[in-house]
Amino acid sequence: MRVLIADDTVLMRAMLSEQVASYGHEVILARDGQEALDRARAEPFDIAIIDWEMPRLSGLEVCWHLKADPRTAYSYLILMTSHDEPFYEFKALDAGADDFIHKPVNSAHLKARLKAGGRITGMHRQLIAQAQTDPLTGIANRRAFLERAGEETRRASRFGLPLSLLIADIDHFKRINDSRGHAAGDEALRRFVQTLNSALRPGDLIGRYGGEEFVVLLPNTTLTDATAVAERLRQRVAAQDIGADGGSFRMTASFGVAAVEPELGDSGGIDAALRIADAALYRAKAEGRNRVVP
Ligand code: GH3
Ligand code: MG
Ligand code: MG
Ligand code: MG
Ligand code: MG
Repeated sequence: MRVLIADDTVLMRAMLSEQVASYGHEVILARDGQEALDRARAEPFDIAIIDWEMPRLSGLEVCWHLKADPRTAYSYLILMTSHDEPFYEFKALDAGADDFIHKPVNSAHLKARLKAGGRITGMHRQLIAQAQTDPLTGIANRRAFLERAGEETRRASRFGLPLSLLIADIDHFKRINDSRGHAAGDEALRRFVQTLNSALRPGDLIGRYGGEEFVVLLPNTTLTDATAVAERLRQRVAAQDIGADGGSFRMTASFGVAAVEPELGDSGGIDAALRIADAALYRAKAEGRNRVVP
């Protein structure tokens, strides 16, 4: 785990970081509350051990800020103080701390708290991954795709780079299910994603938009280049043999392509591009399927 340690005394920092490192964790150090916030926002961490009394910003305020910020809201915070009246413990947990330890810090106590905190952050990471992933194909689900697409739109806008997307829909997929069974349909979906993945660049983002409908976001790509990418994907899909229990088969897909206009806003630009790509996909289907329409 990555453990952020914030304390204003050199001795405490040294002692805590030695202990935490000896349990096999990576340590990030901060000398006061403000530095703790800065470091917490700059690099990801799992658990923070935060001294209460610190200059510039108290540990209590640090907890409050970290829990209010969506980037750090789910990290596990342990507040530390030499006060031992229950009132302090209440105030700490009320401000957003997840746990509370007394100074001087007992090493067995600290080890136990880190272990408990690690369990919770691990579980939380797993839940986030599950909430973002399509279980059948392992790629981003619709929600995760849209979230990351919003980030890419901001980036494209900031650096003045082109951004495009495409929607791919497997042709007559219902027939595959109907004639070969649902398991063969599932296998076709997995193979479809593998084919897309192997033909795309590492920065391209692929998401499952609906049943047999996929979206691909292409950073730093113009509409012309995105259309060429879609054509390459179309050919690869059509050339792919799907091995299934009832014998191997082939499938085709239709593609709609659109440029994202970042001026329309993070989600506005994506929404508009999805509408255009969807209309293009509809034309590709109407014109006979197994084709790309920009
Ligand atoms: P078109 O060429 O017009 O796209 O025809 P289509 O048959 O592909 O389109 P339609 O939307 O009529 O059917 C999509 C089918 O995809 C229906 C649905 O049962 C199936 N499907 C959706 N999700 C899954 C899945 O996870 N696994 C399997 N096996 N089938 C799925
Ligand atoms: Mg202090
Ligand atoms: Mg289809
Ligand atoms: Mg359809
Ligand atoms: Mg469809």
